Amino acid sequence: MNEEELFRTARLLVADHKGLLAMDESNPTCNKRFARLGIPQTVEARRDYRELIVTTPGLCESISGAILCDETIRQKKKDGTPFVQVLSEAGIIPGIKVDSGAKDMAGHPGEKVTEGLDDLRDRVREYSQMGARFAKWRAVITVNDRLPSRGCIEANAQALARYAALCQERGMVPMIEPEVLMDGDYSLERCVEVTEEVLRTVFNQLYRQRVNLQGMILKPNMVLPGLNCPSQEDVNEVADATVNCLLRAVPAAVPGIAFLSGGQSCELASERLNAMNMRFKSRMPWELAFSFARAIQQPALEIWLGQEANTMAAQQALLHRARCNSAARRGEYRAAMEFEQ
Ligand code: 5MM
Repeated sequence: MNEEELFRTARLLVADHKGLLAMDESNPTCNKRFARLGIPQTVEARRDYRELIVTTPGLCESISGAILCDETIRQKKKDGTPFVQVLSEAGIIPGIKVDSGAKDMAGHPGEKVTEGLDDLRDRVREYSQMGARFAKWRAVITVNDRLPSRGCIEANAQALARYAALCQERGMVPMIEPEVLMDGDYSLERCVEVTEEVLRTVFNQLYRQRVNLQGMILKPNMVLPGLNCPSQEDVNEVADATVNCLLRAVPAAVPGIAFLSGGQSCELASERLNAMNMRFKSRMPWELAFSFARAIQQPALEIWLGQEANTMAAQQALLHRARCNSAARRGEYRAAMEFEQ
């Protein structure tokens, strides 16, 4: 492993007030989102949509890296140019999702453990030869009165650490995503408690598996009350709870934290990221960025609707969200930006 190169890639992913675009929805997830909008759920429609994304002019001004899935990394533009090449030539670092999904965890009703370690060394080698420079793995943690269990947190944290070590062995930056799900009626305080425990466990395992923290990116949830919790704290309260939780649990050696959006509205995700950067900029040892899927893509998808004639308008909407989130990284996002498209 060339350590310097690994560290450089990790730093580049969170440099210049940019963030990441997660476009790594598995086929079932992508199909579900297409079905809701009446878009055909075919390989060709998924390819067309991903071509729209990777060819959006000016995207590299706000987006440092794009996460692809196995189907997409093998796809090409209509003119035959591989998507990986399109991204690289546009100055966007190509990445790949390498987990094979969260599966029901034996002995742990209601909980999931993420799989995909078995042939990972070979897959990482192949993806790296195809041009991917970072790799993502997502673990999901369910919260209610009795969950998560220690067993679930530990199994997922160990898998995350083993995947991260395999990535670094090949010079790929691991983007480590332990997601505390937003579903439920739990309070903000409960989310603080669970997120902190999960992150501490993950970093403990990363240490044990000899993962170099300078060559990784963390992709956590923001700390939020469950979607059905009657009390929904305001943007500043969420920002304070999130950053304080991260300050307690994430070592300063980590170059960057890039949040998932998790089902928040586009505007709230931008507002909350903005508040964190505004309120804590000088006190955070890491860059605080974004790695959103829905909170960047959703408006574009709703405009595109599978129609070629809507491509340019959809690209405009995608660019707009990318720019809003880049502004949020600088602490310069304002609600008025939403009317400036
Ligand atoms: C949590 O999902 C990740 C971030 O997306 P949001 O910003 O929409 O929350 C996302 O990268 C996710 O891991 C991928 O879309 C893959 O998900 P699936 O479930 O399709 O494998």
